[in-house]
Amino acid sequence: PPLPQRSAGIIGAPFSKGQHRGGVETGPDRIRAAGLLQRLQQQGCAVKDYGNLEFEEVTEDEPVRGSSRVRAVGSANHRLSEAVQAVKKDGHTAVMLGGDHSLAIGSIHGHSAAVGPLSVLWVDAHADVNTPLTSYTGNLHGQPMSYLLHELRSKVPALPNFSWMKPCVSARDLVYIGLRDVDPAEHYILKLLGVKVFSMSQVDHLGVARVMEETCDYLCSSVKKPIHLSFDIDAIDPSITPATGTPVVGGLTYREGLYITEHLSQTGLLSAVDLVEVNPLRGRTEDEVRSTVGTAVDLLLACFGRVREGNHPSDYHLPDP
Ligand code: HAR
Ligand code: MN
Ligand code: MN
Repeated sequence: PPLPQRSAGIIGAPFSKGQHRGGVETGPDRIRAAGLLQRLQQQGCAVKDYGNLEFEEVTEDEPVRGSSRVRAVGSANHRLSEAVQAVKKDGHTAVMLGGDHSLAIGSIHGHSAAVGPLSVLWVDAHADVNTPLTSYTGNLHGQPMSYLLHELRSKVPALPNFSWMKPCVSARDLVYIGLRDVDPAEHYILKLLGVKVFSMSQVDHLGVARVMEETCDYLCSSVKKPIHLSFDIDAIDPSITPATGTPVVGGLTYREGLYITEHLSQTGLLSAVDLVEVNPLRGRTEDEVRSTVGTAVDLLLACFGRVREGNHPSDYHLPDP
């Protein structure tokens, strides 16, 4: 098909303090070095690179209610929220390259602050909906959705450096795909709120085409809200994307990942994308890193209209001999 006219505003978020493994802060530069910007331009997408965010040093950051580096996460996400708002005001589809998944707090908050109510598609092995009081690990990357959901407002304590944000997503407007490692409290929350979930079992049962059809019917049933895609690279099977902090066997295939992003792109509603948890230091070989980063790039290209059947510019014409 002809390529749709789109523009991408890229924000690098080299941040890792939502979890304990170093290296995920180098994700944005590795994804750029793999040629993301050039390849988007080659496929006819206008690109503006907003560069990497710089985050303030937070010196005193003692655990709060069992969670680690809360102040650093709060302050980084405040910055990110402002940056995403600026990208949306410039009229681009926002692309946030992480970094760990705690960054979804600022990305989704900023997106919603700029455009209003959103649909959120969360593609992940994990639900990332622990509250600080239910988390076993104290890692904020396992908690972002609990901060963002209106329905959990009374279950999340006030935290230092989080007073800038308020919940902005309704449980009805959230869909998960790829879940296969969900904590008991998270499972309880998802059932309590009636969140739409396509776990790996459902992907096996329905097939990815039906999953995407149902996802789009569900999210677009009344008003067509802008879609925020939050894609954790650990949703894909670790045989393909091993360079990530918390790999879980039994994930989406490369083809299922591409199908999801191709299909979303064709809705014309995709308004912001997070690509998070690429950790080059977790690859055991350079090939493992290349495969992980290359998959991340391919998913992003599909978000901007690339399809596997091939594309051509709408003004293409055959050369005459
Ligand atoms: N559920 C666990 C926790 O709360 C593991 C979360 C792992 N998270 C990510 N993000 N990699 O999806 O810590
Ligand atoms: Mn995640
Ligand atoms: Mn995950």
